[in-house]
Amino acid sequence: MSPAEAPDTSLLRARRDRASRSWDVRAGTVLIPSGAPLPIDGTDQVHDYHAHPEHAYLSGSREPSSVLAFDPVEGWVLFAPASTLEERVWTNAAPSRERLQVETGVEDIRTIEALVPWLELRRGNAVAVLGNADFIDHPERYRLPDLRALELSVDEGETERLRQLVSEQRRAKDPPELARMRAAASASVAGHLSGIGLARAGMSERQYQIEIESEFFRNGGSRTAYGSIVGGGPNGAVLHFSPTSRQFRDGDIVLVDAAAEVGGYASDVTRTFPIGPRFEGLQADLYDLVLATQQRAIEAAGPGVEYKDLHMAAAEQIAGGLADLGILRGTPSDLVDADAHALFFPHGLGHMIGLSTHDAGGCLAGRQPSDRFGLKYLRADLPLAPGYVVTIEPGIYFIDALLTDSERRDRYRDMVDWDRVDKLRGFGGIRIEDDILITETGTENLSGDLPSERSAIESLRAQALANG
Ligand SMILES: [Mn+2]
Repeated sequence: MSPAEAPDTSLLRARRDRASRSWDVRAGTVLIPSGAPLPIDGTDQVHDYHAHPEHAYLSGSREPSSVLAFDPVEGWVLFAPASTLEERVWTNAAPSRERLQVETGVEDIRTIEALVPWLELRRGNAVAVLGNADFIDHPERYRLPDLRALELSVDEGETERLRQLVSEQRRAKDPPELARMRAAASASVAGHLSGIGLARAGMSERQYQIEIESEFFRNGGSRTAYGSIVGGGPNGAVLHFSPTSRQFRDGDIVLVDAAAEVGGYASDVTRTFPIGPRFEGLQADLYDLVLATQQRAIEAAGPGVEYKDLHMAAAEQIAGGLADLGILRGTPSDLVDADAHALFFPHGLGHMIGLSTHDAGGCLAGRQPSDRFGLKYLRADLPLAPGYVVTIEPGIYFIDALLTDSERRDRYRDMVDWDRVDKLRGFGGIRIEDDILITETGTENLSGDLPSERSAIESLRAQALANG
């Protein structure tokens, strides 16, 4: 276990105390299942397992098929599976009760089978089920019998109320969480730096993925935080492009959105670089526009700032820049009012990040993403506060699906220089993304050791090519 992953049980206890105090459950039972590996039908394999963030956050354990339970009289109990003899022959043993006590700080640890009599004693109680929803319909994944005999009645309203409180609590990261996020970001930085040095014409997107991911793992990454996105040339315009066998070509720009996870905590980092020694022509103009937009958003971020205001300012800056370059026509505010910028910047400025890449609690209770073309993918809508970690990731893309859509071509007939845009199809896309911690006084860029200035990226590429 690396220092970044070492448990801090007093802090885990403080998390649970804070949650149970905020819940103020007088009578009732709270269950927080971890989730369990999902079988792949027709094989003896399972899908990649990821502990539910609410379970991982409150228990400090990411073991599958476990249930953290809370009762206002008894407090917290962790029900976890013990390995059978068969399982110990074939796979790594589940942690012992003693080890779980040390790692989670939960004193009362029982085997998962003990959950049934525990629930039996609470028959008739209102039950809130947070964590993974598979628990009710698939108790067999927790080695439990059909739960219908227990007549559990899940109180949906109470579940939602408690979940909202945990989401609020999870927004500001505590020191052990930040330690893991820093470790994840630094593994990601190492991977991107290595990748930018290795890319060559003739290398495939898939080969690039293998290089960058292996560097994440060599630098402490426990897994990738999400499916790596590597788009060379035109493929960079597909927002979540899965790497293919397409080879990089001279003149291409490459968009790489890939990052490591450490101890369950994600990072999320994007850079765009040229295969040649420099960005050429419009590539350079658009790179500078995306970078200036990102830098201004990072400078404006800080405690008390509404994330949506940062998004709207970024949209105006991109619209204004595209108008200066003759791609859009109109004033920035008119263009943004009409969502014309979203033809080229169709996603949100970023999102909360933590125990998952798009972390919970991104929107304040009661706020819903708008269904406007320019706003529907805004995944964070809240005032920022110290301890929050958000991504800031503006981008500009030439996306065939949007630019050939007749309804949009008609709606934005006068706001776009379509002759110009049609010639730019195949350009690809540019996105620059960093993980920004909100501090008491401003921000700290957790992935800031990875250069993003155009001159710095170009000198890394020139150096790489000079090395042969
Ligand atoms: Mn992101």
